[in-house]
Amino acid sequence: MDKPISLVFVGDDFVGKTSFVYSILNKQLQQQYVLGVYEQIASKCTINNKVISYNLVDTPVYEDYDKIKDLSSFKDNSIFIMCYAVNNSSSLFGLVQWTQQIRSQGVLGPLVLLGMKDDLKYDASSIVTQKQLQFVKDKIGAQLDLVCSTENKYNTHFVIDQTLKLARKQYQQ
Ligand SMILES: Nc1nc2c(ncn2[C@@H]2O[C@H](COP(=O)(O)OP(=O)(O)OP(=O)(O)O)[C@@H](O)[C@H]2O)c(=O)[nH]1
Ligand SMILES: [Mg+2]
Repeated sequence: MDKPISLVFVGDDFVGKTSFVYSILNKQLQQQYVLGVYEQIASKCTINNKVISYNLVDTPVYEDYDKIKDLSSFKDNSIFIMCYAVNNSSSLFGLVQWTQQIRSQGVLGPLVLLGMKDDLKYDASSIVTQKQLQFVKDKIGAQLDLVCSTENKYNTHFVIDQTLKLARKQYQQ
């Protein structure tokens, strides 16, 4: 059997990572939910009649990026989902630093840029522009850029599908 693919969610505080993971798993986010360094949750889906096993890896945010340890365990069979909120351009630019953090640990896997909270794209003061998005996408070398909204379930399963397709291509499963 193929080794599970890890989908590792990183990005600034409050962009919606945990809500997304829970929505994929059909669970309600608990207010008291507390994470360790990271939490891995196993799941499965079928693409082109093939069952794919994957781990959703949620990461908490610390004030200091250096406190995130052990990303090196995601060197193989992993894809990083670089999360920002579409109504917060600073969370998009924060991904440049996240990428440095990941790469400095020798993790070379592909990156997917994911704009979250798409339902808020019309009423935000700090909305991400196409130009900013393209700049960060090029800067971090993301292979895909997608948007979703956990709030209204827009594109959430599509994000998983597209990411797993990219992973299968990359790791030739
Ligand atoms: N409007 C809207 N709000 C969302 C969406 N996804 C998450 N939120 C809200 O955004 C807040 C932060 O969500 P979390 O999932 O805790 O964010 P996080 O990235 O896991 O945050 P940290 O664990 O602190 O890094 C919560 O109040 C969520 O209810 C969305 O798609 N739309
Ligand atoms: Mg969280």
